Order: sequence, then C-alpha cells, then structure tokens
Amino acid sequence: MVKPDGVQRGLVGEVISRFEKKGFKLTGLKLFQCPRDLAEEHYKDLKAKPFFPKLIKYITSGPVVCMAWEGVGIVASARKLIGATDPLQAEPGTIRGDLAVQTGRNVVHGSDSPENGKREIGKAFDALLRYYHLLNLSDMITNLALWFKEGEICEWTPAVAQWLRE
Ligand code: DAT
Ligand code: MG
Repeated sequence: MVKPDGVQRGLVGEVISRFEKKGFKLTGLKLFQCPRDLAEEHYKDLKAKPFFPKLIKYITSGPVVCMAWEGVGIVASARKLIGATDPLQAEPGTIRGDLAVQTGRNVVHGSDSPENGKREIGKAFDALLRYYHLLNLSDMITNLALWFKEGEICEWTPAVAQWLRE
C-alpha cells in the first residue's frame, strides 16, 4: 500500500513501477480513503505503542493506494523491495531507502507474513466466500478482508509469464 505521504508526493507510479519491473503481478489496485476503524484494526498489534495515535492520524490523513501483488516469494521479496521500517536504516535501492527519511513518513506498507497478506487482501477467504455464496449470504462477505472487497481482486495471466518463470 502506498501511504498518504507517498500519494501526496506523487510516488504512486514509482512504487508500482518497482514491483512491476521486479516481475510481480498486479491483481488489485485502488485509491482509497482509509476510515479510522479500519486503520485501528489494521495496526491493532501496535495499539499499545506510544506512536499509535500518530500512526492512525497519518494513515487516515489522505488517500492511500491499496495494491495486491502476486509472485514467487512475494511477501519476503516485497519486504526487501520496501526496505527497513526506519528509512534511515533502509538500504539504498529499496523504496524507503531511496524515497524516505523518517519512520513516521515511510511511504509504503507491506504485509509482513503470508498470513497477514491474506488477512489484508482476502485470499485466505476464497473457500469461505464460495461457501457463503452457496448459502446466499453474500452480504456477510464485504468485511472478511481488510482492504479489498469481493470482486476487487482480478485473476489474470500476464503474456510474459513464461519469460519470468521457467
Ligand atoms: P513496517 O511498516 O515496516 O511493517 P511495523 O509493522 O513495525 O513496520 O510498524 C508499522 C508502522 O508503524 C511503520 O511503518 C511506521 C510506524 N512505526 C513503527 N515503529 C515506529 C516507531 N518506533 N516510531 C514511530 N512510528 C513507528
Ligand atoms: Mg508491519
């Protein structure tokens, strides 16, 4: 996700470009104003931290760009492309290392585990979604994933797939 500072600074294209060039596949993309309750749920593990109120204010301060990316080892690789949480510790060549100077304005969020990726994007719930459809309970589906609703993730095959993976 490109955070509000990244959107305000015109870095959306730059961030997307780095993931595209690496060879990952974009399956979801939207500009979105994050409401307070979603921000608090997303960062609930950090609720006890002294910086939590500022973090919530920051992440809700303007639109973010939510993205879903797919690829081999995507979570670990994305974390490497993004760089360390503190941009001053992030290596040059990483998004934060190249484009940011402060932890509280570190431009991007990336899921830190496949499990959290599923919680944030929703793929973990595929089987459950199909079950809910079968039972005609579609109304219950919208809040199963944090950042994307059903139908917002698009499965497709890039024409270059065979040139990225043997
Ligand atoms: P990351 O975004 O690298 O996954 P995290 O999950 O530990 O890092 O923290 C989430 C966000 O909270 C982080 O991007 C910026 C903010 N944050 C973390 N540690 C902080 C600190 N010590 N001071 C201020 N903000 C902090
Ligand atoms: Mg994190």
